[in-house]
Amino acid sequence: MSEVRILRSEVICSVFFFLLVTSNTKLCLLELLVMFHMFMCWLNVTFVLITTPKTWTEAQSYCREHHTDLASVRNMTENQKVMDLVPAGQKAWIGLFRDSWKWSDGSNSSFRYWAEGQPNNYGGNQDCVVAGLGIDGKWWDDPCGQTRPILCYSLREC
Ligand SMILES: [Ca+2]
Repeated sequence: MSEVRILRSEVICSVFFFLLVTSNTKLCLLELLVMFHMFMCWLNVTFVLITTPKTWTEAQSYCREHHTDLASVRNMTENQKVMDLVPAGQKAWIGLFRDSWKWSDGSNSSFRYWAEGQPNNYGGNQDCVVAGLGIDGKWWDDPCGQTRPILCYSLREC
């Protein structure tokens, strides 16, 4: 459901800018308003910190049930939102996991913010990713079975 919503918004956004840049024809006002609305929905990502520790898989289920999904951090602006969320020193699960590094919600962002020396797959089982919140927001690969606070995200219903 959430994946479909994100993909639909991304497609509409892309079409919108393609038409603006390449088309000689004028888009009608209604079309522009609809596309602008969809674009704003796509931009309006809210991150939510859940402080109850859970494993990565439990965290994914929780976020999908109560929000949209585990957090996808797609750029430095979103990373700043994540860093502002909680006091220094905590780490929380985000949506990135190792399968050639994918995001839980299927988004294809290649943005990465690894801490120095990470990912190191220490012990050979570090397949999920935590963000070090409130410090510099950098990321570590960690065992998925470890219990951590969670970062979910929610999209405004459009
Ligand atoms: Ca590591």
